[in-house]
Parts: sequence; C-alpha cells; structure tokens
Amino acid sequence: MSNSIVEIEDTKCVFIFGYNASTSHPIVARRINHAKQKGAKIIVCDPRKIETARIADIYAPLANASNVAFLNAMMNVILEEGLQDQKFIDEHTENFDAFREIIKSYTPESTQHITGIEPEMLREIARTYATAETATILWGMGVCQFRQGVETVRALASLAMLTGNLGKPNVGVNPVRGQNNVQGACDMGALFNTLPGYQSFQDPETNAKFAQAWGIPELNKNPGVPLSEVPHAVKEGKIKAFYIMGEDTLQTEPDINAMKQTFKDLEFIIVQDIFMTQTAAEADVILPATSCAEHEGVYSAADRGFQRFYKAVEPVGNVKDDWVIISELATALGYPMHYNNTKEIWDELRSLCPIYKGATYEKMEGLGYIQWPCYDEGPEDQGTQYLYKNQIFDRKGGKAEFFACDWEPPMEELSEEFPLVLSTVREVGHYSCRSMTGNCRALAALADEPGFVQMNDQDAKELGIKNNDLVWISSPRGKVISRADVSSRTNKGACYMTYQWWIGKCNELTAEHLNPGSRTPEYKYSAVRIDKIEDQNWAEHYVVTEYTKLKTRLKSTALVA
Ligand SMILES: Nc1nc2c(c(=O)[nH]1)N[C@H]1C(S)=C(S)[C@@H](COP(=O)(O)OP(=O)(O)OC[C@H]3O[C@@H](n4cnc5c(=O)[nH]c(N)nc54)[C@H](O)[C@@H]3O)O[C@H]1N2
Ligand SMILES: Nc1nc2c(c(=O)[nH]1)N[C@H]1C(S)=C(S)[C@@H](COP(=O)(O)OP(=O)(O)OC[C@H]3O[C@@H](n4cnc5c(=O)[nH]c(N)nc54)[C@H](O)[C@@H]3O)O[C@H]1N2
Ligand SMILES: [Mo]
Repeated sequence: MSNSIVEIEDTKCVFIFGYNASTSHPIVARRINHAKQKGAKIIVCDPRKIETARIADIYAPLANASNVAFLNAMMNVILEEGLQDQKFIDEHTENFDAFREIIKSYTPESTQHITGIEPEMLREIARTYATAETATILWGMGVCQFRQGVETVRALASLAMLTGNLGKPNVGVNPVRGQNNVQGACDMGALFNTLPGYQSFQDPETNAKFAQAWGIPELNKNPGVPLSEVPHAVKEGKIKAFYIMGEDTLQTEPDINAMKQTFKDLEFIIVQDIFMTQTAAEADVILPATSCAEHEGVYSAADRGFQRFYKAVEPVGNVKDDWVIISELATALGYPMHYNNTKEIWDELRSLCPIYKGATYEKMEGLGYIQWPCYDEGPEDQGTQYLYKNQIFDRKGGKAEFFACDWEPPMEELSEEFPLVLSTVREVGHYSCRSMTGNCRALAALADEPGFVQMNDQDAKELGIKNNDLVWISSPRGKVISRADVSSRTNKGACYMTYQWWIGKCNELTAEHLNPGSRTPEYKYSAVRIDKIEDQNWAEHYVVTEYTKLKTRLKSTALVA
C-alpha cells in the first residue's frame, strides 16, 4: 500500500474496487464506516451487492471481468471533462501521450456492452473521484485474480496519477493484502525471484553481500519456479520433491484434479503445518509446527507496518517453531544454521536490507508499529506512513509512468453447456483452507459442509432451484455439490462460491489460467453449469457420508503420524 490503513478514515473519497472489506478485513471495514461518518464519498465497484455497497454513495454493479474497460472509460471521462491534475502530470509523470492515445476510444458509451454500466453512472463516478480533495483507492482479489490482474493494477495507479492522488496523506494506491502476513512473506523474499527487502540476487553487489553474510561463495543467480508453475515443472521432470510449508495445496490451488496428478508424479513430499490437512495426509514426511499462539515473531501488515506478536500459550506435543525446523533441516543438509532466538534472525535481516535497517525490536516493543522504509536505527526514524513524499517515485529520474492497455476478455468462454460465470470469493465465518476455522466447533456450528453457492434469484427460478437446496455445479474440469444461497444481491448469469469447503470444493472447478506477469490464477472467472438435484434426501445423506469419510481419513492419518 502506498498509504496507511488509518488514513482511510480521513480521506474525502474511498474508491473500492473488487474488495470486500466487511467480509475479508472487518477492521478495515470499520475505517471505511468512519470515513463515511466523517462525510467521505464512498464508491463501490463490484458485481455483487456487498455490505459496503449498502453505505455507498454510488454502487456500480460492473460485469464480471470488465475491470480494464471500466477503468479506461473512467479515465476517458476525466480527460474528456478536463478533470485531470495537469500540473502533477507535467511535473511528475512520463508516457502521458501514449496513455491518452489508448484511453481515447474507451468512452462510457462504447464500453457499456462490456461493463454493463450506464454511461451517466460512470461519468458520475469519474467526477466524484476526480474532484475529491483527497481520494484513496482500495482493491483486492476482484482485481488480482484475473488474466488482466497486473494490467488492472497499473490502470488503477494511472487513475491515481491522473488526479494527483499520490505522495501525500489520505490518498494513494492501496492493495489491502490478504493474510495477516502475506506482505511479510514477500518482504522476507519468499518469492521465486527476489531476496529479502526486494533486492535482486542478479545484482552482483547484492549477491556478494548476502553470500558473505551466509558464508558461501555465491548465491544461485537463477530464479526459482513460481508456485503456480510447479505442476508444469513436475510434469517435465524438473521437480521431484516438494516441501510445502503452511499451504494446503490440495484445497487452494486451482484445478485440484490436475494437482492430484502432480502429487502422484512427485517422488517426495514434505508438509510443515499445524493441522492435518488434505495435503498433509498425502505427505511422505510431516513436520508439525507451532501455531501463532505458541510462538512469537514479527508480522508485516498490508500497509508495510512491522509489528511484533508474542507467545500466548505453551506448545503441546512434539512440535517446533518454523524457524527452528528450517535451521535443523539446513544443518542436517550440511549447512550449519543456528540462531538462539527470533531477534537474531531479525537483526541479520536488518543488516542486509537497507529499507528495514531502522525497524529494531526495541522500536517495535509492545504495540510499536514501524512501517518500512525505515532506514535509521535512531529513535527519530519511526518509519514511513506514506510513500512517494514530494511526488518522487521509485524509478530512474523519479517520475511515475502512465500505463494503458486494451481490455481483453477472460480466458475461459461461456458455452451452452457451461453458461454461468463462477467467481470464487471469501466468506466472513471461515478462513482460506479452513484447517484453522474448520477445526473450531463454534465456527463450524455457524456454517458447515458443503458450503454455499450464491446465485441470483432469477437464475435460480429458471433452474427450479430453491434457497438452501443442494445442487451440482460442474465445469469442464470437475463436479461438486453445494447449497444454493439464493438472493438478488448477486448479478444474473454469475454465481459465487467460497474456497473454504472440502466437500463443496470450488477448486475442482477452477482453471489454471495464469496472469503472465504475476502468475496468479484466474480464480474469478470459470464457466460452470448448475443442476438441480431431485432427491434432496439422498443429497443430504451424500454430503454427511463424504464429510465423515474425509474427517475419518484425516484423523486416522494424524494418529499414525
Ligand atoms: N473471513 C475471511 N477473511 C479473509 C480470508 C478468508 O478466507 N476468510 N482470506 C484472506 C485472504 S488470503 C485474502 S487474499 C483477502 C481477500 O479479500 P478480498 O479482496 O475482499 O477477496 P474476495 O472476496 O475474493 O474478492 C473481493 C471482491 O471482488 C469481487 N469481484 C469479483 N469479480 C470482480 C470483477 O470482475 N471486478 C471487480 N471490480 N470485482 C470483482 C467479488 O464479488 C468480491 O466481493 O481476504 C483475507 N481475509
Ligand atoms: N478458488 C479460489 N482459490 C483460492 C483463492 C480464491 O479466491 N479462490 N484465493 C487464493 C489466495 S489469495 C490465497 S492467499 C490462498 C490461501 O491458501 P492457503 O495458503 O493454502 O491457506 P491458509 O488457510 O491460509 O493456510 C495454509 C496452511 O497454513 C497452516 N498454518 C497456519 N499457521 C501456521 C504456522 O504458523 N506454521 C505453519 N507451518 N503452518 C501454519 C494452516 O493450518 C493451513 O493448512 O488461497 C488461494 N486459493
Ligand atoms: Mo490471499
């Protein structure tokens, strides 16, 4: 995020694009509510009428997978009506003319057949965002989980640049990242192509710095394999073993039936987790780790903020902290790795990464919150609340680069056999692969297998499906059972499943269609069909039987392990 979560409250316009805060991040949703109370305009662009849409000044139910067309049209209006910040554009940006050339043809009228949005509403949105004294953009997986995910992010950045909404408080481009520490995983270099602190192992000086600290001649200069390309590398025989740490691959990766084949082709699988998951049940070796309540460390929040967390309870059983397991494994492999505590690891990190250097354990003591970059160890440097101060950007010459591209349709096409869009999303009561929340009795009592498929009431009526009926959902890749959640809050022609369910597992339906830049799968667009089940008693019984079988299998595997 360029700016901070606390700043959301003090902006004059919150532009929410493909992000469902009240479900995914309730504490961010509170900030949005406070902004509304303080008089900010709220704009929501989402094909579903999400909670925040109810308090929005303007709610645009844009068509699934129309993001780039929508944003191009919005920027077209801003330019057409002269609402841009020309001074900012002239002084702090590049590539404006080429950008303008592409945007020119995307009028609200010419894009309506793609976005489904009335031209007058689109104009109103453009005016509201562009004329606000300060405006912030919040986005989420409704942007990233598309073939044009990277392009949409760049379009959103261009929108902020066009209106000068960067480099000051209460504005900015703000991807409100998913998990409590997904930002941290990236900050620490848990990516296939960077070192900690977003440094390049291909840069000779950086490479030498790390090699010296770790006592080796040189770091491998070749990038690794991105997670979503592992199945291909396995198929080609380039990967034979898979060490999975804190991921339930057989639940959360797309096209699970293909992934099951990948697991068969692998010679050796290690899983390091805190629960017996479907993935762990397939492992040759399980390394049981402590949970977040049983260890301490540092998280990075979505707005670059480091915060320490502390051990709350003593671990039970034969479990170790993740960092201890990694150290012992490295040592067993012939590279002696030893740390006495997490502070030693953190201090090593700080010594190697200039942007984290000043974020000491002392500053983060208690509820201390230090946002990177924080260069200086002295007490004056308390980190960076917002990026690009004085409109100086992280490119050579310090100018931001405009970007525009043409809208492209999603990778999968609807057909007579599979006429509905399936978009997969989150629900408030369960978390990702559900290993944690599914093992919590109170939460399971609120919602349980096989989960729900949200569908539009008119679509349901045409199919003869009633609210709470069990139904079959099929795609070219698989078929699963789910329970219909019928309402008018979802758009006609689309349905929505959450990816938490083990029996109603939507990833049997999704495809491994990747955005070429980020390698993120197009989880938000698959072609499916929904079929009514005549014998509901049989279906209820089927769900209970399958769920019991799965739980029994996981339990007995855990006992053997
Ligand atoms: N309770 C709970 N909270 C969670 C999680 C969880 O599993 N459970 N998961 C966490 C994780 S890992 C993440 S990444 C975050 C994600 O949090 P969010 O980004 O909120 O994720 P989603 O609900 O997947 O998608 C956001 C919205 O995108 C909309 N959308 C779908 N298609 C389009 C489109 O074409 N255009 C636009 N503009 N919008 C579209 C969907 O309707 C949805 O409301 O949540 C985190 N928080
Ligand atoms: N169809 C569809 N699929 C999706 C998505 C979608 O929108 N639609 N969203 C995608 C996104 S954004 C994400 S982030 C992924 C999330 O997918 P995953 O990363 O697979 O799911 P999580 O539930 O976050 O947790 C992974 C595992 O970490 C374990 N764990 C928890 N704490 C610890 C710990 O301290 N140490 C260790 N070693 N393990 C621990 C949990 O028990 C769990 O098994 O799913 C992706 N899959
Ligand atoms: Mo995520």
